[in-house]
Amino acid sequence: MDADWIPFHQNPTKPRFVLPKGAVDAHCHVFGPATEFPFATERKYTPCDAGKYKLFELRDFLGFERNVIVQATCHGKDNSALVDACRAAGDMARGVASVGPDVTDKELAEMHEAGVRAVRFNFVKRLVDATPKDVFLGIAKRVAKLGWHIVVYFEASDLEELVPFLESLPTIIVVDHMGRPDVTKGGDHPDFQRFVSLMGHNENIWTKVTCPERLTVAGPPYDDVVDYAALIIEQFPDRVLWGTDWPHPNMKTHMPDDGTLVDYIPKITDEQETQQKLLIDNPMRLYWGQ
Ligand code: 0GY
Repeated sequence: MDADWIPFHQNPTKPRFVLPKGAVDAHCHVFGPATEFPFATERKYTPCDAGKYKLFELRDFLGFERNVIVQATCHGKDNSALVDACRAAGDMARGVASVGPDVTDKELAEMHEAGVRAVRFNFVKRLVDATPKDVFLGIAKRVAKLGWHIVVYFEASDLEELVPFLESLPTIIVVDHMGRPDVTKGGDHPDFQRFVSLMGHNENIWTKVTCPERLTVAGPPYDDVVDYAALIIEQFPDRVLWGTDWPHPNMKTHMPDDGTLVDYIPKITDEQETQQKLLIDNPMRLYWGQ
């Protein structure tokens, strides 16, 4: 399979927004290089190589101090590139892995030692073949013993069906990209309201107010997504995370400028105290145990 998506931005602009010292990019990926870390045979798309050194370069250029590197579906359940990047970053990266029920305790312990602190359950149908919920639940019970949490990725229209499963998970749950609201439907739409109300009554549920570049219809600078993120941050300032999503896998329409993405942060919260929670306190508590 040839690369089937546009490469990441080669010359992102320097953000005008100066990130606070210690800021964490809490959603990003590493891909390959494929010669060293081949992509999974079951993948639904093939990305360009986007290895750890490129990620670290971007981290420093944008002004972040740390990364949370999330396993993406193009690497399947082979977490080697992720673990390698976490080890190379030292204490400056944590990882979110994808595992199957056959993962051994030894493998989990090795991942923990490298910096992995969560597993990701993906329900997005265009990205993965479905995994039975009881398999996910079995994995959740095992990783809970390590103090890990679960990251979940789903489309807004699938949330209603997923609620009982999410409520049965024994750990903190981090929902990717605000549960992917359809921004053409407005903030009052029942799908988005369902998500807000779930966060309201379940304190175990956190979310990443990320990926305006995926949710937007208007395009950069993503002003049509601002209200959704701002509302979530205002209501749940202690349970939100932010990340670039670099290298933006599987983007079909445009490739974001990562500097523009950082400049989106003050639009979704202009209060310094809340920015500190979003960018430092919350990810540090969840991934670095502070
Ligand atoms: C993201 C979003 C996407 C891809 C993946 O694991 C993945 O392949 O997460 C997507 O296509 O929406 O968070 O990177």
